[in-house]
Amino acid sequence: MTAIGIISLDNYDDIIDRMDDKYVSALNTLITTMISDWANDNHIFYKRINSERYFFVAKEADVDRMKEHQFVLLKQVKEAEINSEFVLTLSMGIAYGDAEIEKIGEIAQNNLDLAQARGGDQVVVKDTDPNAKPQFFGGNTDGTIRRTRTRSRAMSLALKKIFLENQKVFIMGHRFPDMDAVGAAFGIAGLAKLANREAYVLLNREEVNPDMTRCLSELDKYTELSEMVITEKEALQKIDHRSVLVMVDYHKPSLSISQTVYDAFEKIIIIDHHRRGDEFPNKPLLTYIETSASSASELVSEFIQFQTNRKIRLPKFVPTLLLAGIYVDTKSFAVRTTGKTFDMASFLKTQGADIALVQYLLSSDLDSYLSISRLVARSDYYRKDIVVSVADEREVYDGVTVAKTADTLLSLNGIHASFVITKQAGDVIGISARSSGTINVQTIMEALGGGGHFTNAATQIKGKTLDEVQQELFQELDKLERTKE
Ligand SMILES: [Mn+2]
Repeated sequence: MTAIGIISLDNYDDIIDRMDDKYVSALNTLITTMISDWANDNHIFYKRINSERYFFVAKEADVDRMKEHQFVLLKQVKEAEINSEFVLTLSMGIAYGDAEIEKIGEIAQNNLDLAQARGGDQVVVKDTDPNAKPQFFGGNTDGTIRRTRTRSRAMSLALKKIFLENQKVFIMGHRFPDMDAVGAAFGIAGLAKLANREAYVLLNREEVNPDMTRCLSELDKYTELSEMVITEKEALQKIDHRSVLVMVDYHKPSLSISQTVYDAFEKIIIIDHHRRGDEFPNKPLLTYIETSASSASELVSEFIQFQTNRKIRLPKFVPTLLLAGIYVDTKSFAVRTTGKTFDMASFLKTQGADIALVQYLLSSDLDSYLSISRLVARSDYYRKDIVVSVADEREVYDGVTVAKTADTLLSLNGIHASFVITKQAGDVIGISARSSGTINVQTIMEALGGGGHFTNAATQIKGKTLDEVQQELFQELDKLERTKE
C-alpha cells in the first residue's frame, strides 16, 4: 500500500527569527542532510516543499520500519546542536491505505495538523480506513509551538465575527467544571454581551465539586451573571439556527456537561489548552487549542484584552473568576506559567479582579484536606521517583480531591510522576496523573483510554476493580521502562 508523509519543522520561524543569514543557511543544510539520510535509510522518495516542509512517498512496509525505529529522526533533529537557546522539533503526518492517492494525501495533512495541535515533536500515523485509529509516536518535549500575539488577535476578531453573525451564544465547559472552565465560560459570556448578543452558560448544579458550590453561591450575588446560567432543559428550548456553542477548557464531546445539548448544535467553537486527543467535534467553525497557555482563562483573557478599553468593560466578578481560573491551573503561578500568564494576571487586576475574593474561592475546607491526607498516606513507590496511590475501595472521591492529591505527591522532593487511583461517582475507577516534565503522563493515560497534557492527564475506566486498574497502570509503566532501555 502507498503511504504519504508530510514533515514540518515546528518552531523553525522562532529559531531563525534572530539568526544571521549565514547561520540560517547552515541550519537549512543540516536539516536537509538529516532528512535526506533518514529518507535514504528507509528507501523512500522525498522532496522539500519549502524551508520548513518536506513530503515523502513510501510503501506501507517502509512506514512499519520507521515505526519499529520509533521515528529516530525526531530524536536526531532534537539533539542537533542548532542554537543554544532553542531546541528544534519536527512533526510528521503519515497516511496509507487502499484509498485514492488524493485521499491519502488529505489524511496525511490532517495527521500533521493533529500532531502539531498536540504540541508538536511527534508523528501521527493513520490508515485511510475510516475505522482506523491514529497511532502516536514521540511527543517527548513539552510543547514547542508558541502562540503569537498576531494569532490571538486574529482569533479574538474571528470569535467576534461569529458572535455578530449569530443571535445566541451558549457556553459549556466539561463535566464537574473547575474554576478554569467556569472562569473561561463567563469570560466568553462577557464577550458575547459586549457584542450585544444573548449569552448562556450551561451548568448542572447537581454535578459540581464541593469547591465549585462556594463559587456558585458567590456568583448568585451578581444577577447580571446568574441570569446567564441555564440548565440543560432551558438550553434545549432556546437553541435555534442562530445559535452557536463555545466549548471551553475541553474539546472531547463526551466530556460535555450535557451531551444532548452538544448534539443540538451545528455551529461549534473550541477554546482549550489541553493537548488534542483523538475524539474531536466534526467540522468546528473555529478551533483555538493552545497547549502553551496555562489555562483556558488565560486564552480568554487575551481575547478580552483585544475587545475592551477604558469605556468598554466586563461585568463585575468576571475578571475575578478568570484570575481564579489561572490560579488553579497554574497552582498559584508555579507550573505552566509564562510571561504571558503574568501579563494576563496583571491585565485582569486592572479590570477589577479581587485577589482576596480569589483566595476565598480557592481556600480548602478541613474535610477536603483530610481526604487528601488519607490518599497521600496510601501511596507507594513504583520506582524511586514515581509514586502511585490506590484508594480504599469503600470510598468514593471527587475529581478535585484526587487532582489535589496527585499535585501534593508531585510537589514532594525527588518525585517526578504521581498517579492516584480512586473509585469515583458512577462506579468508575479514575486515575489522575501528574509529571514534573520528564515523564509523559499523557501517553500513559491515553493508553488507558484517557487523555490530557504531557504533565497532567487522567482517565476513567468502567467495569474494573481498583486492583485491576493498578495492574494495567503498572503494565504501561513497565512498557515505558522497556522503551527507555
Ligand atoms: Mn483548564
